Amino acid sequence: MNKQLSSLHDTIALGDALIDPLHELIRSQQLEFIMEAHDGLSAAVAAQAGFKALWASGLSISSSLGYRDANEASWTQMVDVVERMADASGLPILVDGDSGFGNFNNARLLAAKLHQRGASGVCLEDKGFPKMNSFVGNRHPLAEIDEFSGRLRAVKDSVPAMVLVARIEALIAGYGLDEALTRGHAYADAGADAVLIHSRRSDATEILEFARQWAGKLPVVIVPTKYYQTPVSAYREAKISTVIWANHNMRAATAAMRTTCGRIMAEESIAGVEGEVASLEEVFGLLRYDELSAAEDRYLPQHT
Ligand code: SPV
Ligand code: MG
Repeated sequence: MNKQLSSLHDTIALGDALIDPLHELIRSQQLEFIMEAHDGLSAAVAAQAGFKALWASGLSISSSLGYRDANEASWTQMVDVVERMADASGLPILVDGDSGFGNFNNARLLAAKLHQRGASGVCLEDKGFPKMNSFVGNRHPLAEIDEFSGRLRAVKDSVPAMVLVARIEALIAGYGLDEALTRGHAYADAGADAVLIHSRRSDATEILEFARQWAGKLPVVIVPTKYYQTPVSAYREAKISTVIWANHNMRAATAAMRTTCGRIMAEESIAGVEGEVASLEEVFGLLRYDELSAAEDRYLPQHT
Protein backbone atom coordinates (compact mmCIF):
# COMPACT_ATOMS: atom_id res chain seq x y z
CA MET A 1 0.00 0.00 0.00
CA ASN A 2 1.29 3.41 -0.90
CA LYS A 3 1.86 5.11 2.43
CA GLN A 4 1.41 8.59 1.01
CA LEU A 5 -1.78 7.68 -0.83
CA SER A 6 -3.12 6.02 2.30
CA SER A 7 -2.80 9.35 4.09
CA LEU A 8 -4.82 11.14 1.41
CA HIS A 9 -7.74 11.72 3.70
CA ASP A 10 -5.88 11.56 6.99
CA THR A 11 -7.98 13.18 9.65
CA ILE A 12 -7.90 13.32 13.40
CA ALA A 13 -11.29 12.76 14.98
CA LEU A 14 -12.04 15.34 17.65
CA GLY A 15 -15.55 14.82 18.97
CA ASP A 16 -17.84 15.34 16.03
CA ALA A 17 -15.40 17.49 14.13
CA LEU A 18 -12.81 16.15 11.73
CA ILE A 19 -9.58 18.08 11.90
CA ASP A 20 -7.43 17.99 8.78
CA PRO A 21 -3.63 17.99 9.26
CA LEU A 22 -3.54 21.38 7.54
CA HIS A 23 -5.49 22.83 10.48
CA GLU A 24 -2.82 21.46 12.81
CA LEU A 25 -0.04 22.86 10.67
CA ILE A 26 -1.51 26.37 10.44
CA ARG A 27 -2.19 26.46 14.19
CA SER A 28 1.08 24.91 15.28
CA GLN A 29 3.30 26.95 17.57
CA GLN A 30 6.37 26.46 15.42
CA LEU A 31 7.12 28.05 12.05
CA GLU A 32 5.88 25.78 9.26
CA PHE A 33 6.65 25.66 5.54
CA ILE A 34 4.38 24.92 2.60
CA MET A 35 5.86 24.15 -0.81
CA GLU A 36 4.43 25.12 -4.17
CA ALA A 37 3.43 22.47 -6.67
CA HIS A 38 1.50 22.78 -9.89
CA ASP A 39 0.84 19.25 -11.10
CA GLY A 40 1.00 15.65 -9.93
CA LEU A 41 4.70 15.26 -10.60
CA SER A 42 5.84 18.43 -8.81
CA ALA A 43 3.55 17.49 -5.91
CA ALA A 44 5.22 14.07 -5.68
CA VAL A 45 8.68 15.69 -5.77
CA ALA A 46 7.75 18.06 -2.92
CA ALA A 47 6.34 15.16 -0.88
CA GLN A 48 9.54 13.18 -1.39
CA ALA A 49 11.59 16.17 -0.22
CA GLY A 50 9.73 16.04 3.08
CA PHE A 51 7.28 18.93 2.89
CA LYS A 52 4.21 18.42 5.05
CA ALA A 53 1.80 20.39 2.89
CA LEU A 54 1.52 21.93 -0.57
CA TRP A 55 0.52 25.28 -2.02
CA ALA A 56 -1.48 24.88 -5.22
CA SER A 57 -0.24 28.14 -6.68
CA GLY A 58 -2.47 30.00 -9.11
CA LEU A 59 0.59 31.50 -10.77
CA SER A 60 2.34 28.16 -11.18
CA ILE A 61 -0.70 26.17 -12.28
CA SER A 62 -1.65 28.90 -14.77
CA SER A 63 1.91 29.01 -16.08
CA SER A 64 2.15 25.26 -16.48
CA LEU A 65 -1.11 25.32 -18.45
CA GLY A 66 0.25 28.14 -20.62
CA TYR A 67 -2.11 30.73 -19.16
CA ARG A 68 -1.46 34.05 -17.48
CA ASP A 69 -2.19 34.43 -13.78
CA ALA A 70 -5.22 36.59 -14.46
CA ASN A 71 -8.01 34.00 -14.11
CA GLU A 72 -7.48 32.81 -17.65
CA ALA A 73 -7.59 29.22 -16.41
CA SER A 74 -11.11 28.24 -15.39
CA TRP A 75 -11.96 27.17 -11.85
CA THR A 76 -12.70 23.64 -13.04
CA GLN A 77 -9.25 23.44 -14.67
CA MET A 78 -7.74 24.44 -11.33
CA VAL A 79 -9.80 21.85 -9.47
CA ASP A 80 -8.67 19.12 -11.88
CA VAL A 81 -5.00 19.97 -11.29
CA VAL A 82 -5.48 20.02 -7.52
CA GLU A 83 -7.02 16.56 -7.67
CA ARG A 84 -3.94 15.25 -9.50
CA MET A 85 -1.69 16.89 -6.90
CA ALA A 86 -3.64 15.35 -4.01
CA ASP A 87 -3.61 11.86 -5.49
CA ALA A 88 0.06 11.96 -6.49
CA SER A 89 1.36 13.29 -3.17
CA GLY A 90 -1.08 12.30 -0.43
CA LEU A 91 -0.29 15.66 1.19
CA PRO A 92 -2.71 18.26 2.54
CA ILE A 93 -3.09 21.04 -0.01
CA LEU A 94 -3.79 24.71 0.56
CA VAL A 95 -5.25 25.93 -2.71
CA ASP A 96 -4.76 29.40 -4.07
CA GLY A 97 -8.40 30.18 -4.81
CA ASP A 98 -7.57 33.65 -6.19
CA SER A 99 -10.55 35.90 -5.48
CA GLY A 100 -13.00 33.00 -5.56
CA PHE A 101 -13.88 33.27 -9.27
CA GLY A 102 -16.80 35.61 -8.64
CA ASN A 103 -19.05 36.41 -5.73
CA PHE A 104 -19.87 34.44 -2.56
CA ASN A 105 -21.66 31.79 -4.57
CA ASN A 106 -18.75 31.07 -6.91
CA ALA A 107 -16.37 31.06 -3.93
CA ARG A 108 -18.37 28.51 -1.95
CA LEU A 109 -18.84 26.29 -5.01
CA LEU A 110 -15.10 26.40 -5.64
CA ALA A 111 -14.33 25.53 -2.01
CA ALA A 112 -16.83 22.66 -1.94
CA LYS A 113 -15.48 21.15 -5.17
CA LEU A 114 -11.88 21.52 -4.00
CA HIS A 115 -12.79 19.73 -0.79
CA GLN A 116 -14.50 16.89 -2.67
CA ARG A 117 -11.41 16.47 -4.83
CA GLY A 118 -8.95 16.21 -1.95
CA ALA A 119 -7.90 19.75 -0.96
CA SER A 120 -7.59 20.71 2.71
CA GLY A 121 -7.82 24.48 2.52
CA VAL A 122 -8.44 27.44 0.29
CA CYS A 123 -6.93 30.89 0.30
CA LEU A 124 -9.10 33.75 -0.99
CA GLU A 125 -7.72 37.21 -1.76
CA ASP A 126 -9.69 40.41 -1.35
CA LYS A 127 -9.81 41.43 -4.98
CA GLY A 128 -12.40 41.04 -7.74
CA PHE A 129 -12.72 38.79 -10.77
CA PRO A 130 -10.64 38.61 -12.85
CA LYS A 131 -7.64 39.11 -10.59
CA MET A 132 -4.13 39.95 -11.75
CA ASN A 133 -0.96 38.47 -10.28
CA SER A 134 0.18 40.65 -7.41
CA PHE A 135 3.60 41.27 -8.95
CA VAL A 136 2.23 42.53 -12.27
CA GLY A 137 1.34 46.18 -12.82
CA ASN A 138 -0.40 48.55 -10.47
CA ARG A 139 -4.04 47.78 -11.11
CA HIS A 140 -5.11 45.82 -8.04
CA PRO A 141 -8.53 47.15 -7.03
CA LEU A 142 -9.57 45.82 -3.64
CA ALA A 143 -12.96 44.28 -2.90
CA GLU A 144 -15.25 46.07 -0.46
CA ILE A 145 -14.64 44.70 3.02
CA ASP A 146 -18.29 43.74 3.58
CA GLU A 147 -18.65 42.00 0.27
CA PHE A 148 -15.41 40.04 0.68
CA SER A 149 -16.37 39.12 4.24
CA GLY A 150 -19.57 37.64 2.78
CA ARG A 151 -17.44 35.50 0.47
CA LEU A 152 -15.50 34.22 3.48
CA ARG A 153 -18.63 33.53 5.52
CA ALA A 154 -20.22 31.66 2.64
CA VAL A 155 -17.16 29.40 2.29
CA LYS A 156 -16.98 28.77 6.04
CA ASP A 157 -20.69 27.99 6.24
CA SER A 158 -20.73 25.59 3.30
CA VAL A 159 -17.38 23.80 3.85
CA PRO A 160 -16.48 24.17 7.56
CA ALA A 161 -13.87 21.40 7.28
CA MET A 162 -11.72 23.46 4.91
CA VAL A 163 -8.97 25.67 6.29
CA LEU A 164 -9.92 29.18 5.17
CA VAL A 165 -7.09 31.64 4.68
CA ALA A 166 -8.02 35.27 4.01
CA ARG A 167 -5.40 37.02 1.92
CA ILE A 168 -4.97 40.73 2.43
CA GLU A 169 -3.88 42.61 -0.70
CA ALA A 170 -3.94 46.10 0.82
CA LEU A 171 -0.14 46.50 0.74
CA ILE A 172 -0.01 45.25 -2.88
CA ALA A 173 -2.73 47.78 -3.80
CA GLY A 174 -0.70 50.65 -2.32
CA TYR A 175 -2.51 51.12 0.99
CA GLY A 176 -0.78 51.20 4.35
CA LEU A 177 -0.67 48.99 7.39
CA ASP A 178 -3.83 50.49 8.91
CA GLU A 179 -5.92 49.36 5.96
CA ALA A 180 -4.26 45.93 6.06
CA LEU A 181 -4.99 45.56 9.78
CA THR A 182 -8.59 46.77 9.47
CA ARG A 183 -9.18 44.22 6.77
CA GLY A 184 -7.48 41.45 8.72
CA HIS A 185 -9.72 42.06 11.73
CA ALA A 186 -12.84 42.08 9.55
CA TYR A 187 -11.81 38.81 7.92
CA ALA A 188 -11.10 37.23 11.30
CA ASP A 189 -14.61 38.24 12.39
CA ALA A 190 -15.97 36.67 9.19
CA GLY A 191 -14.53 33.29 10.22
CA ALA A 192 -11.12 33.04 8.54
CA ASP A 193 -8.75 30.52 10.14
CA ALA A 194 -5.65 32.52 9.21
CA VAL A 195 -4.66 35.66 7.35
CA LEU A 196 -2.11 35.85 4.57
CA ILE A 197 -0.46 39.25 4.40
CA HIS A 198 1.11 39.80 1.00
CA SER A 199 3.86 42.24 0.07
CA ARG A 200 5.98 42.85 -2.99
CA ARG A 201 8.68 44.85 -1.30
CA SER A 202 12.20 43.46 -1.37
CA ASP A 203 12.48 43.66 2.42
CA ALA A 204 10.22 42.25 5.11
CA THR A 205 9.77 45.45 7.12
CA GLU A 206 6.07 45.92 6.46
CA ILE A 207 5.32 42.23 6.96
CA LEU A 208 7.12 42.16 10.30
CA GLU A 209 5.38 45.34 11.41
CA PHE A 210 2.02 43.86 10.42
CA ALA A 211 2.78 40.77 12.52
CA ARG A 212 3.74 42.94 15.48
CA GLN A 213 0.55 45.00 15.40
CA TRP A 214 -1.63 42.00 14.58
CA ALA A 215 -0.47 40.49 17.87
CA GLY A 216 -1.41 36.91 17.12
CA LYS A 217 -5.17 37.36 16.65
CA LEU A 218 -5.05 34.55 14.06
CA PRO A 219 -2.12 32.68 12.50
CA VAL A 220 -0.23 34.78 9.93
CA VAL A 221 0.86 33.28 6.62
CA ILE A 222 3.42 34.95 4.36
CA VAL A 223 4.81 34.55 0.84
CA PRO A 224 8.39 35.87 0.78
CA THR A 225 8.89 35.63 -3.00
CA LYS A 226 10.23 39.20 -3.25
CA TYR A 227 11.84 39.53 0.18
CA TYR A 228 13.62 36.22 -0.21
CA GLN A 229 16.76 37.41 1.52
CA THR A 230 15.15 37.69 4.94
CA PRO A 231 16.26 34.75 7.11
CA VAL A 232 13.46 32.61 8.52
CA SER A 233 14.71 33.36 12.03
CA ALA A 234 13.04 36.79 11.61
CA TYR A 235 9.70 35.06 11.02
CA ARG A 236 10.15 32.81 14.03
CA GLU A 237 10.85 35.85 16.16
CA ALA A 238 7.78 37.63 14.77
CA LYS A 239 5.63 34.55 15.58
CA ILE A 240 4.61 34.11 11.98
CA SER A 241 2.79 30.81 11.52
CA THR A 242 3.54 29.62 8.02
CA VAL A 243 5.81 30.46 5.12
CA ILE A 244 4.72 29.57 1.59
CA TRP A 245 7.54 28.98 -0.91
CA ALA A 246 5.12 29.95 -3.63
CA ASN A 247 6.58 29.30 -7.07
CA HIS A 248 9.98 27.63 -6.95
CA ASN A 249 9.03 24.27 -8.44
CA MET A 250 7.57 26.03 -11.46
CA ARG A 251 10.56 28.36 -11.81
CA ALA A 252 13.08 25.55 -11.26
CA ALA A 253 11.34 23.47 -13.92
CA THR A 254 11.31 26.40 -16.34
CA ALA A 255 15.04 27.01 -15.92
CA ALA A 256 15.88 23.31 -16.23
CA MET A 257 13.71 22.88 -19.33
CA ARG A 258 15.23 25.97 -20.95
CA THR A 259 18.76 24.67 -20.37
CA THR A 260 17.91 21.18 -21.60
CA CYS A 261 16.03 22.35 -24.71
CA GLY A 262 18.89 24.73 -25.53
CA ARG A 263 21.49 22.00 -25.31
CA ILE A 264 19.54 19.42 -27.29
CA MET A 265 18.83 22.04 -29.97
CA ALA A 266 22.47 23.09 -30.20
CA GLU A 267 24.01 19.62 -29.90
CA GLU A 268 21.48 17.73 -32.03
CA SER A 269 21.88 14.99 -29.46
CA ILE A 270 20.51 13.93 -26.10
CA ALA A 271 23.80 12.32 -25.07
CA GLY A 272 25.11 15.46 -23.38
CA VAL A 273 22.12 15.94 -21.10
CA GLU A 274 21.59 12.32 -20.10
CA GLY A 275 23.49 12.70 -16.84
CA GLU A 276 21.70 15.93 -15.97
CA VAL A 277 18.05 15.03 -16.37
CA ALA A 278 16.07 12.82 -13.99
CA SER A 279 16.44 9.16 -14.82
CA LEU A 280 13.36 7.29 -15.93
CA GLU A 281 13.80 5.12 -12.83
CA GLU A 282 13.41 8.23 -10.69
CA VAL A 283 10.19 9.16 -12.48
CA PHE A 284 8.87 5.61 -12.14
CA GLY A 285 9.74 5.71 -8.45
CA LEU A 286 7.95 9.02 -7.85
CA LEU A 287 4.78 7.72 -9.44
CA ARG A 288 4.93 4.36 -7.65
CA TYR A 289 5.26 1.96 -10.55
CA ASP A 290 6.30 -0.59 -7.92
CA GLU A 291 2.77 -0.51 -6.51
CA LEU A 292 1.35 -1.22 -9.97
CA SER A 293 3.71 -4.09 -10.49
CA ALA A 294 2.73 -5.63 -7.12
CA ALA A 295 -0.95 -5.16 -8.04
CA GLU A 296 -0.35 -6.93 -11.35
CA ASP A 297 1.03 -9.89 -9.43
CA ARG A 298 -2.11 -9.93 -7.30
CA TYR A 299 -4.79 -9.33 -9.88
CA LEU A 300 -3.57 -10.46 -13.31
CA PRO A 301 -3.64 -14.12 -14.24
CA GLN A 302 -0.21 -15.60 -13.55
CA HIS A 303 1.34 -17.38 -16.52
CA THR A 304 4.42 -19.38 -15.82
C1 SPV B 1 0.55 32.35 -6.32
O1 SPV B 1 1.48 31.56 -6.10
O2 SPV B 1 -0.20 32.23 -7.29
C2 SPV B 1 0.33 33.48 -5.45
C3 SPV B 1 1.44 34.06 -4.77
O3 SPV B 1 -0.77 33.94 -5.36
S1 SPV B 1 1.97 35.37 -5.72
O4 SPV B 1 2.25 34.91 -7.07
O5 SPV B 1 3.13 35.77 -4.98
O6 SPV B 1 0.97 36.41 -5.72
MG1 MG C 1 -1.98 33.39 -6.86
